[in-house]
Amino acid sequence: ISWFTESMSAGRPVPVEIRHYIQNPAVDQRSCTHPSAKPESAVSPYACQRRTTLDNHNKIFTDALEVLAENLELSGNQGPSLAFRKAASVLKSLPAALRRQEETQHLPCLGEHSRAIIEEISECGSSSRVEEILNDERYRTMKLFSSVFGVGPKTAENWFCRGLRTFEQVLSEPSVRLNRMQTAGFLFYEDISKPVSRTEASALKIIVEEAVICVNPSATVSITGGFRRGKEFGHDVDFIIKTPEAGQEDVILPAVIKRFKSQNILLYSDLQESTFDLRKLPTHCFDAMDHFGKCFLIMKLKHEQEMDARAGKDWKAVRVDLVAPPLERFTYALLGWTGSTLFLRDLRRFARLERGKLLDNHALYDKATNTFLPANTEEDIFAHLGLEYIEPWQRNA
Ligand code: DCT
Ligand code: MG
Repeated sequence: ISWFTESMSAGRPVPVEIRHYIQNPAVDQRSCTHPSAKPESAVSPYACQRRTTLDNHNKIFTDALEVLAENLELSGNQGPSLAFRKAASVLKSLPAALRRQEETQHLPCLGEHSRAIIEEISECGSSSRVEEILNDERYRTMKLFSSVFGVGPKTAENWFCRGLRTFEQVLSEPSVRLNRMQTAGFLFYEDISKPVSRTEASALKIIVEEAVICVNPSATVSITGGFRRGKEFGHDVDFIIKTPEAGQEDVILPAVIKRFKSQNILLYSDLQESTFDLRKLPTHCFDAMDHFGKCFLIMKLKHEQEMDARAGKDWKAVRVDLVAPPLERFTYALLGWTGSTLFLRDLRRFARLERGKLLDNHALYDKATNTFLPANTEEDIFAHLGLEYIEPWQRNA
């Protein structure tokens, strides 16, 4: 792990895109249509009633609000952080850039604090609070540490509180014990901290599909997560496997992992066997992971080009997640794994608060009739909830 140099330490400015926008406020001053051309009342406080594409006209504001959110998340303040995430999400759904402060007046989910940040950025081109956070040693160190696969805010904070500031310091500290996931996270950091491109995701799909079909010719693989929402880059590639025969979902992942191992393309695997139990539905714990069999992998993806001479290898390590739900749970799992996290959070909240229904990755349950609502397609789920269908590429809330 000799390539861990000071350059990757928290001592250097974090290359956050927002700096560019803050320093070049003109970048986003190209609004064409006035946002209020659409009646302001049309903006719903629920992300599942907004169409949010990747065409974000308010990046200068949403990047700033997301820094504030991230800073709170890294300090364990999930509640307050959500307020900034929601505010950013509302701005992402607007058809044009905000031009005047008054345009925010009728928008939902914008609290006093978010409005003040927007106002300051509109007037000065940057937010002093955001600048302060971006330069804050704690924020930068926590962000650096939690960028390692397997390192969450708790571990990052523990390392920071012990005076550690760089990867070198963490790795040379005798009292630091890395678990298997973190060891892999450091070992493959250079590769897996780089974004995965759509081309790389497509290449991986072919590899995953080949293995899945070899194990079970009637199974199919679909790409989900951010790539299904149209993103060009992601931090990982998420796949969902559909098995048409009952019970097959439990054996497919171990068999696929075994095949990857025999092909020498598996660098790390964490298989979580299914704990799904139909009798325990509906679940009332909506923020938790679902109970389907899944695995978190680091795979070798061969380069199209020649050897990476510097690294002495002809492959890139890529994070891959696979989930294999039972067939009758597939649609709910597909919807959940497509995200975005905020879109799904609001879809579940909308179902519960506005429709008296419980939605999670396993099922949709109607509390009034005490019945589970069947769904063959995602459209069925939106229809059960009395919502207009939102396409995956419009779920980038
Ligand atoms: N998900 C879920 N339950 C969780 C966590 C995530 O159902 N406890 C869903 C939400 C999105 C999807 O899984 C994939 O998660 P990520 O890969 O983290 O998100 P992404 O949108 O694919 O983002 P990225 O492009 O960075 O990978
Ligand atoms: Mg993903």
